[in-house]
Amino acid sequence: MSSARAVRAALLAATTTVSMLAVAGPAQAVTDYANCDALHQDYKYGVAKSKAAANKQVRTGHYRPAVKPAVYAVNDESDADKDGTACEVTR
Ligand SMILES: [Ca+2]
Repeated sequence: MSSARAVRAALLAATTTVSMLAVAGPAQAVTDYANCDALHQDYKYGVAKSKAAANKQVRTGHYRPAVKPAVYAVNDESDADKDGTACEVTR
């Protein structure tokens, strides 16, 4: 491996590490709610991991949840049916 190539490989590794930290950081700053009653205090209609997941809830007879990927990530145990929204509320 040439030294220029080694430097590029090292930079790529460092960049990858920083990117992973950037993803992990915000997830640790959000609240892991004990249950849906607790989550509903802050997010009345639940938390979706994406706009598409929120739209799916509306199409399937639920109120529109907040789209909060970081909040969803630490509360995905509250998404029992694994449809991309935690603690969805039926209309
Ligand atoms: Ca769900």
